[in-house]
Amino acid sequence: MSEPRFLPLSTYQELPPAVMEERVAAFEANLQRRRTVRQFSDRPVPRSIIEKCLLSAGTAPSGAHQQPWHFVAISDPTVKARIRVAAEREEYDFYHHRAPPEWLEALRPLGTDAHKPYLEVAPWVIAVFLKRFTRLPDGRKLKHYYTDESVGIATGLLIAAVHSAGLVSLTHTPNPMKFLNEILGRPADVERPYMLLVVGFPAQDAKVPDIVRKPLGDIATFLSG
Ligand code: IYR
Repeated sequence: MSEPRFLPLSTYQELPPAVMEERVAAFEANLQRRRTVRQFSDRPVPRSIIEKCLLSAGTAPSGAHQQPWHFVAISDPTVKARIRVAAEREEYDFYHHRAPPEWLEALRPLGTDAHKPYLEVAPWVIAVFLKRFTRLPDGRKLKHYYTDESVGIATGLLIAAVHSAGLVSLTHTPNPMKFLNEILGRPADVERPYMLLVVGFPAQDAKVPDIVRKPLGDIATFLSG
């Protein structure tokens, strides 16, 4: 058992009230510009940008600070092609056999189908893995806590970082995703594929669904004193 160690909170920066208003408004306005995109350009994105995005994701809070995530950033065309083949196989089955009619109905506004060309076209595909355990040097497994919450937060920060870099992304969750353990050589007993994030520049003629975000009154309740 290690004893807790504490340091002064040296990174905190208090802002003047006017600056707070300005910053948070600018932050929100910028996030409002984010759109999930399904048509990507093949224009390359430097690895250095992806590295910063992943470091941003890694700042997420996590259960017991166990940081239960692992990101595999793929630009290798051969690996992307293998992922596309495996994902499209699952998606075909989903769209043609497994999806209940209500699910297909819910997806209709997005115009999605089993074809996933962006998995090859986009310069980067990031596979997010959730680490259920850490394997200790003696072979024992150290359990992780609140893994879904932690990896969800990290993925959210990753999406925000990608957006801040002037890039677009697509969250993609072919189901099941076990094939990612095999293709990417990640241990299936310890790591569960959580999500694919497709990252790049949008295609010149990219189009997005005509959908709107809920207003504040629908997503939040204030109980003010
Ligand atoms: N995984 C499928 C289906 C799909 C499901 C949901 I919920 C979405 O918001 C979008 C797609 C696909 O990627 O097409």
